[in-house]
Amino acid sequence: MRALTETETKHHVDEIAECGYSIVEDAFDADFARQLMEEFDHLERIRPGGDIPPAPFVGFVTRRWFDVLNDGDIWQQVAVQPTIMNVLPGVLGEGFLLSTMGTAIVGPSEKAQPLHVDDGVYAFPRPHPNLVCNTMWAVTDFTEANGATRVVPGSNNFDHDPEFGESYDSVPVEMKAGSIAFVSGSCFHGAGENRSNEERYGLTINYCNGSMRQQENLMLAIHPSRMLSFSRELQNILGFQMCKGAGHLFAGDPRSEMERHYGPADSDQAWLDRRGEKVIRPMADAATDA
Ligand SMILES: O=C(O)CCC(=O)C(=O)O
Repeated sequence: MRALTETETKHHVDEIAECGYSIVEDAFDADFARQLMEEFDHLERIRPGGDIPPAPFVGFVTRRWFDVLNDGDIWQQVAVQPTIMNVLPGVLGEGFLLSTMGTAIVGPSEKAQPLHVDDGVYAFPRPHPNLVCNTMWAVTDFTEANGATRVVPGSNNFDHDPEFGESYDSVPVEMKAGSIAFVSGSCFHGAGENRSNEERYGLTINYCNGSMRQQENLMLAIHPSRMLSFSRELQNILGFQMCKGAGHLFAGDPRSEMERHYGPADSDQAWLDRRGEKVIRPMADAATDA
């Protein structure tokens, strides 16, 4: 997967600030896209149709799977894709966090999603510093006809959120498979209507400023033993890295306690609590059985 030069990174950070969105082409290759398609097939077999019931906002023929870090290992690479890791410090600041990961596979005849903002969950008066940045992955081509994400350019700098169900002047984010579009959390956007007879395969991988609460409860969603097997870079954006002093455990990096409780089974520390007493680890036992 491609990383960006400093000049490219600055270009995208500036474009996001001005227009609310920016497209990076060739961010991942065809083989990675193929692996994602295999993962979608797997998810369809184990959780048919997605994880969320049909509804006007999330769609009726759109397949959305969430909490995917518990699924194939490929999601660990998605979360820390190099282009994303290059650009986000300039948008959300150092210490940014993964907020929620999902698929957005929009089926034929799906109507356009209402335009919305992703930082509306925080309900802060606008304008405000960037709190959220979404990354839309084109696993297959995004075209106007197949429901490419629609954005209202410059709306990230508006002083108000969109009215739900209102129409605004929007443009489609058309991009080739392998591209990633950054969409500021304050930018009005939504999936377009799919008027084609093909599915639009997308990912929506969403990040937030390190001081904000993540949308997915990632600290609970992933078993600690599994989290400890993730790369340090991924652990950091899940919330193991403190941000401006926030997120500590016993005034230190939470990893030290996690390692003590859930470290490798052959570790002497693995069965000790923080006072050095043996503890029962039912969750870890469950993971070993799985
Ligand atoms: O799928 C898209 O193009 C946009 C998805 C989105 O904005 C959302 O699900 O909140």
